[in-house]
Amino acid sequence: MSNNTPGALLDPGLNDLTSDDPAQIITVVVPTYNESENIERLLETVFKLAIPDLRVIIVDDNSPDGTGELAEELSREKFNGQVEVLHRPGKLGLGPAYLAGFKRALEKGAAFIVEMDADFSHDPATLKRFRETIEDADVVVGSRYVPGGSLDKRWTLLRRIISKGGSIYSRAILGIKVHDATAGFKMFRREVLERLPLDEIRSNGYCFQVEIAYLCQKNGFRVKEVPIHFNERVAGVSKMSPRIAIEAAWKVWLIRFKY
Ligand SMILES: Nc1nc2c(ncn2[C@@H]2O[C@H](COP(=O)(O)OP(=O)(O)OP(=O)(O)O)[C@@H](O)[C@H]2O)c(=O)[nH]1
Ligand SMILES: [Mg+2]
Repeated sequence: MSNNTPGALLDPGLNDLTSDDPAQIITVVVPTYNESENIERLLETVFKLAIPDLRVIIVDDNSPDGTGELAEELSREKFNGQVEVLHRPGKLGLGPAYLAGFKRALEKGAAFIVEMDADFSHDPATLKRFRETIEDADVVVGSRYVPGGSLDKRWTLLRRIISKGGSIYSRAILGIKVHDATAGFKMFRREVLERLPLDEIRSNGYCFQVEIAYLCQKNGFRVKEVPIHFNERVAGVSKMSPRIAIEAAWKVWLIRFKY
């Protein structure tokens, strides 16, 4: 719980982020590229959950629509230090954006680190379930492909095939046990990210999620899946393309031979 006692601060610059117990801090890392239509409502939704010791790190790749500046402004004026924004010079990809966010979250003392999209595909309300589930796990995966999990009705057949097929393909090649191998909504204990060789991860996009899933399993971490409904993005433009899917398909083999 926040207590606003200056002595309890982990970082003097983050005034509202005091914690009775630093071992409880949850940091949600949200990569953004052109998410100006979503970011304010996303932050509002996340903080309305009133989860104690929750913080957000936004990793923006110099979005042409001004998401980075908007996030800065929101951080300063509305969320009073609960939100930190990392700015990168250009669109350098989802994987490296997450890695930058993970490292920052660890530096800031996070006990639990979350990957979450900015476009409401991942329902922020699930964070509570993640937090409960991680009590008996090291990694929690928001999974579309376990009983109770589902996809937005508006997804085209092609997109369903690419998504489910990508998961089956990656699981077959890498022996990944988790049912949703490309899941991008996850919570990790800090010890997991401290142990994984973050500096060696080169994957991007879907492959990044596959590589992380593979490494978590290979390092013997306890992984639990929580069923989620995956919503279509509520606003903004998709960055998904067939090129990304094709790239992911052959890069899975690189992961297999790398480790
Ligand atoms: N920092 C950063 N964020 C990115 C990049 N590419 C995508 N993102 C963000 O990563 C999250 C997932 O990307 P999406 O574009 O939603 O990908 P998707 O969910 O596969 O596809 P759609 O929902 O259909 O757009 C979103 O929050 C994006 O804004 C990137 O190169 N850099
Ligand atoms: Mg999306």
